[in-house]
Amino acid sequence: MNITRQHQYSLATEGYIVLPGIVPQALCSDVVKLIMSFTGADQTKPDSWYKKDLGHNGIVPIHQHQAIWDIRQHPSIHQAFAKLLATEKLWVRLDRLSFKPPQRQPEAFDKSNIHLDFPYQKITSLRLQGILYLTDTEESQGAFCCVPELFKQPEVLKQKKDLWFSDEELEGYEIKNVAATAGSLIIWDSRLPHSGNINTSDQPRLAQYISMCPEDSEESRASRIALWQARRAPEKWRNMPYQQDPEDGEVAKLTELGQKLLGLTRW
Ligand SMILES: O=C(O)CCC(=O)C(=O)O
Repeated sequence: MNITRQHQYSLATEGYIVLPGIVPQALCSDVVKLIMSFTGADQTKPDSWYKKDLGHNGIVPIHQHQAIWDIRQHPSIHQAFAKLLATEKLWVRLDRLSFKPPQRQPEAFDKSNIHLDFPYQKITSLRLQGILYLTDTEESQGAFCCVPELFKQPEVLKQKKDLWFSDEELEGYEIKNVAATAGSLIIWDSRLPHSGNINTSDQPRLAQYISMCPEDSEESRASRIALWQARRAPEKWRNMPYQQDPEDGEVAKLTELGQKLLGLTRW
């Protein structure tokens, strides 16, 4: 994956970039099948999309399946994060999936839930998050959305006492819905106010959250390996609705790159 100066500039100024078609269709399709099987949904039968109540972002709590790992260990994703974070010595976060069908009562959910995941003042070095669209995603299809004009105002963001943005705080700012094709990765700076928007289209949104960070402590390495080996969710998410413990399936097979991204072997 060729990360250009333009990508780096856009990330620094707008707070996010889109890397179109970075993951092959076949790998995306395997995760789509996994989501369908877990939720009991059939892509062609809208009535089947609502069997499980997965909340605002449609969180599908699977973390250790082979299909998810096959995307995590796809080299182009590591290449992108390595260039942006200026080190190849990265670990992949053990993140999950999203299945967000059209909102049945959009009028009851008029907030876009714009937020930060971490207090602005505590983000002292570049921290990246990411979402991979598994199918083509329109702006109205519950797309990732964000507020680049607020990202450009650190003095406003520094004043914030909590993580959520009220209608008043968002007044006058454009909320940008990011459409992209299947296999496209959106990477954003954690200081960018963002959310997943309401799905007002007639198709579900399917996505895999994926991001990388510089390798960390021995303690955290050991706990990551244990989670992979026992097929478990990270502890902070273990009480999510529908979480299996351990998760179904075999221990995922890791490539040489996958082993480094887990921490099983060292960079
Ligand atoms: O699902 C999305 O599009 C956004 C995810 C989000 O808000 C988050 O990861 O904090």
